[in-house]
Order: sequence, then C-alpha cells, then structure tokens
Amino acid sequence: MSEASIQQVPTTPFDDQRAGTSGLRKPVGVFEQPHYLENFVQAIFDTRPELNGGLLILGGDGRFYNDIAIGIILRMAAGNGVGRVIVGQHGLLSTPAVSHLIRKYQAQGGIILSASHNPGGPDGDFGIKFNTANGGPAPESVTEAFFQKTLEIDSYRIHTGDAPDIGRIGGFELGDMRIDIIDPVRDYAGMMQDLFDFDAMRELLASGFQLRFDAMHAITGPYARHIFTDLLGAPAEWILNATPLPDFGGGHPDPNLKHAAALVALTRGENGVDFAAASDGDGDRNMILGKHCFVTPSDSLAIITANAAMIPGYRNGIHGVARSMPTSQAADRVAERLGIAHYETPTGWKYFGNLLDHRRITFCGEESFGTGSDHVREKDGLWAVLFWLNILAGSGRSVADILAAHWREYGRNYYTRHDYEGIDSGIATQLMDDLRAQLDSLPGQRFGEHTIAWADDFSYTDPIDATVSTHQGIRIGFENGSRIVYRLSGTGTQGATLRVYLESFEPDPAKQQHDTRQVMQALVDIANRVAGIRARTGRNAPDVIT
Ligand code: VG1
Ligand code: CO
Repeated sequence: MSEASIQQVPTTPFDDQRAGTSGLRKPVGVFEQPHYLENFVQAIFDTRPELNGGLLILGGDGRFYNDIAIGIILRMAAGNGVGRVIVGQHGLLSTPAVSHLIRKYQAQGGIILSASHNPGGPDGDFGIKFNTANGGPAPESVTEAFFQKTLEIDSYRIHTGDAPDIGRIGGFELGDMRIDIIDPVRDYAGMMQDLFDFDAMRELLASGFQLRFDAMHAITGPYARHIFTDLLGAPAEWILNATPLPDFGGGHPDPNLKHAAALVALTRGENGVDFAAASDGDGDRNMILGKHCFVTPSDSLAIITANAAMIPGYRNGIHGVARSMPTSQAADRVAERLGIAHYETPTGWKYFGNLLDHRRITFCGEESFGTGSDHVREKDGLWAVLFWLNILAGSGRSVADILAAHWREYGRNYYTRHDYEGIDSGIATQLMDDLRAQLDSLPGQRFGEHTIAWADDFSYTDPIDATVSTHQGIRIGFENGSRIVYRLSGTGTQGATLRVYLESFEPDPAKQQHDTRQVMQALVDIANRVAGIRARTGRNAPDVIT
C-alpha cells in the first residue's frame, strides 16, 4: 500500500486514560475531544504488536458515538497494519458475542465500544474495552501498558480513506486491510443452540408458559428476537424494548430491581408472568425473575452450578466455580457438596480468565448481575437466561419452587447491596482509609446479636500466574457467618460510588421466606455505624438497593 494514504497525526497525551473495573469509561463529551479516542486506540496498537497483520473483532452496544468510533477505529486499524477486521453490522456486537467471535475465528483481540450499564446519549457515557486472544477482558498488566503509552504518545496513524458503510453485510477493503461486516447474531445464536436444549424450551414456550425479556433498548434486542422468536417460537411481543437506541430510550440499561422496575411489575399480581429477564447495555448482565420472585445473582450462580447436569452443554461434568469477593457464598456451598473447587476473586470479569483458561472452573459469577461459563470469557446475559429457561423446561418447576428447594437443601444466603452514588471522592477515600485503620480493632466488637469475628482488606493472588491484586475491598466477617463488604466502584464517571454488600446465612427452612429488607436491617445499621456513612456523606439512604 502507498504510505501516502496513511497519515501520521501529531497529538499530545491525556492523563486520565487508565482503565477502571471494565475498560475506559467517560462521559461522551470527554471522548468527543479531538484525539481522545485516537490516543487510546493508538496505545492499543502500539502495545499489542500481534494485531499487526492479525485479526481484530470490532463492535459495540449501539450507544451514541458508537458509529463514529467504529469509523475512526477502522481507519486507524488500516493505518496500523491490521490484516482483517470483523465488524458487526451497524457496528453492533454484544460483549459476549465479541468474546465468542475472538475465540471462534482465533482473532488476536477485540475492541468493544460500551459503557455497559451506564446511561448513553450525548450527555451519557461512552467506553472502550480491549479483549485479548482468549476472548477475555484485558488483564491489568495489559491495560496498565495502554495507560503508560497514553502518557507519552505523540502521534497516531490513520488511513485517509473512508471506512465502508457498516450497515451493509459483506467484504470490503480499506488500503491493505480487509473488513468483513457480519450478522452480529448468527454465530452467537449457533453457540447457544450447541449448549442448550432448544426442543425442550420450544415446547415449554408453546405450553401456555409466559415469558418476557426486556432488552432495555440496548444490544440484546436483536439477539433476543432471533433466539426467542425465530428459534424458540415466542410471540414477538414478549421481547420488550427490542430496538437498540443510541440513548437507550432515555433509560438506564441496568437490569436490576430499580432500573427494570416495569419488568418486575409484570411478574406481580394474579396474572404475573412465569419468567421474566433483562439484560444491560452491552448484553453481559442478566436479571432473573419468576412469578412473585426475584433470584439474586449470587443465588443464580449457585443454582446454575447445582443444576448443570440437566443442561446438554454441561452434562459431561464441570470443573470448579468462582465468584467475585462481594458475591454471596451460596455457590461455595454447592461446590463443597459437589466436591469441586471454588474460588473467590476480586470484582471484575478479568480475574476469572486464568481460572477458565486453565480449566479450574466452569462457572463464574458476580453479585452485580453477571453470570457466565467457560463457553466464552465474558459474563453472558442471554446465556444465563437460556440456562434458567432450560432448567425450567427440564424440571417442569417454577422459579419460586426451584429457589425454595435450593434454600432448603443448602441454606439461604440473604443478600443485598446498597450503592451511594456520586459522593465526594475525597470523602469516599477517607471513609475507606478509616475503615482500613480500624481493621485490627474490629474483631471482638459486638453489635446486638452480631459479633465481628474477623476483618481484612481483600487481596488476591492469582493461582495461575501469581499476580497479586491488593486493596480489593474491606471485608468484615461475623461469628454467625454474616458479612459486610465495602468497596469503591471502578466504573462510575461522576465522583465516587460507595458499594456496601451485605450477606447473612439462614439454614432454617422455616426462616427462609422472610423479607430481605427486614432480615438485613440489623446488618445495614451496623454497616452504617462502623463506616459512619450517614455522618460522612450526609446521605440518609442509598441511591440504589439491589
Ligand atoms: C461493576 C460491578 C462489577 C462488574 C463491573 C462491569 O463494577 O460491580 O461486578 O464486573 O461493573 O460490569 P464497579 O467497579 O462499578 O463495582 V459491566 O456489565 O460494565 O461490563
Ligand atoms: Co455490561
């Protein structure tokens, strides 16, 4: 190719391009600054030389700025010698679909444009994540190399030609680089058909069973339409908010009890539906609901693990299970019963990668509505929904029955999370520092029926590569098995978000159907007192309770 068509554009560094829990996430306005996206993308190409001559998967959740970013990245890929890029039509690909495509086509990496569950639109957030050749989110060593590069960058390379119209499926050329624009859904749907019993699910949906899926105007709409309607025969109306919109219809594409309240309402009352589920902006999260019941993500991981033998893709046995540290210990109990290993990792999917790659685990999950398995290297919203639907079809039981039976057998881990959003960063950091300073004096302290047994600042050593990750959250354990965890969010874009995670174990079946808020009230009060949340933040209540 003539070098004349590749331009070397001078630039100056930005100092804020360090990735958080999941990629680089900023308000759209930050990304719209000249060279902001380009600098970060050049840092990727500079530090991942295998992309030169290699294959890159590219797509996003369709939020505002997605199409513009795709055009820029395609031209920069051509400018940096990438051999071939596979792009989802209209620039759409869910996070788990990107992970799958990287693995299926043995790509050297993938770029996902998303700020996940954060709101979108001109005043919302945008984000960019890089996934490595195993299909998983880049580990910290990789994102740290990006960051260091962005601090010293002085130019980026971009092809001067036009990127093709990404609305058209087909093969194109940009300079020496090939671009394949593909159906974003087909490969992913094929993988789901390999894992689950579609005949049994089709039969269930034709039997009067009522399902609703809320795509929240985000990426899973086209996937859900194809899987539930075309392949499983569900009426099209069962898929709600199925068209991806740049601003998610003004909503907050976070599938939880607050932001998917309209869906929750459909499960209530005499005509409540049997099964309802939702996913987030980029399709990696899931919420599972039954008639009059909500399955916490922590319980969902435990139930998925306990019922794996019912599912075709997992019938031949499973390795261990991993959960992020704040996730309830429900899955541990199942693992112990099954005689498989269980692991506790820091928050963020990247920490599961090594365990999955080395077959230490088959399933993994986070309390933040994320569940997944070794079929890809990301959490996978629709996968979790199909897993549940397959359990329902195979067992003939309701969601509430499955939940109650699970608690009877293993005990119930009551669980709740309180988020205080947009608090002053200085106050948040001080709160965490003061908690850390109290760690030695906490054990032995008594609060009514709760006595603190231990307290620590969670640190994780990866069992495969021995990488140590420190300061991953403050944990307080009580003599009765209850836990309180405090950590600061790494995905927010305004001030700081304090997350308080609370868990209490109830082995007695007679006490397993109580109201979570009532059961957890005493622990909530203790969490407040120990950290002084009210006094420090001036907040009387959390912004979001899940
Ligand atoms: C949150 C969740 C975490 C999840 C991350 C990315 O991070 O707590 O469990 O992995 O979002 O999810 P934080 O640092 O804000 O607590 V998503 O759907 O962005 O990819
Ligand atoms: Co997400």
